Amino acid sequence: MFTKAITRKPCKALVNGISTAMFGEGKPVYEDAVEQHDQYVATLRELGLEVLDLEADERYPDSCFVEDPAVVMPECAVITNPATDSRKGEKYEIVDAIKKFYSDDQIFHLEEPGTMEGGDVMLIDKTFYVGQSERTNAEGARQFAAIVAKFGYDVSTVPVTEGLHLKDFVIYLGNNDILVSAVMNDVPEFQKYNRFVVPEEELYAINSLNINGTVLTPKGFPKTQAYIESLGYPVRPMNTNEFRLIDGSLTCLSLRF
Ligand code: CIR
Repeated sequence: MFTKAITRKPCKALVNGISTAMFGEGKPVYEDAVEQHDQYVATLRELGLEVLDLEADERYPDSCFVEDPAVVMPECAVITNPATDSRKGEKYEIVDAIKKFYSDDQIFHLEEPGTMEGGDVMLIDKTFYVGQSERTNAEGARQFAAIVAKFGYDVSTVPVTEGLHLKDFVIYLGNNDILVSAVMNDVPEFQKYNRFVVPEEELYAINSLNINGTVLTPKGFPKTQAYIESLGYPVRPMNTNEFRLIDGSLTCLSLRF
């Protein structure tokens, strides 16, 4: 069960967020992003979470994607080392928020030359699957594995070959169910889970988010939504269109614990 979340309001500089345009082209509209973010925070609160919604930080265009500069679990928080110059400083800004919930001896830091972003980290039971991507390197995964091993977690690395982060291409819903891209469907480590291969045109819907039994899913992806519903989850379709233009989606917008 999640009881808390940390989010950060989008800043006006969001229009300059990094984009591969993999999910659509164009610049986000700030006011619409704020509205969609407000809806997201309201939904988390409605589902019972206490949400710390941090003020916007204009220095970092992508800073609303708080999932990337930290990885949190019940026992500890790991401050990561985002790979890109425009995001690196976000790790210093997330620490103060993390300190409200974790004591100093529960907070760990990844160091150069290790890089990692939380979008590459997916937890299933006591195993962290860590994407090896342009944002998370082998050294980042190695440092992370050494930290979380102290708390009984294993780490298994998975190559990310299709785009930005691991969780754009595979997500754990719970009850052994995962949503995968066709590429992730072939990954040996994932064969033991019940896999739904999301159709190519609905790839963006993979990044859905289970909050205490209710699944938030991006709006407008009927096949994926129907599949999740068929598993028995209540689904909340969410409008994330502005974040989508800069490769952002549902998990990226919060840290949950
Ligand atoms: C970036 O490229 O870093 C941002 N524009 C998007 C980050 C999305 N984060 C995530 O999926 N965890």
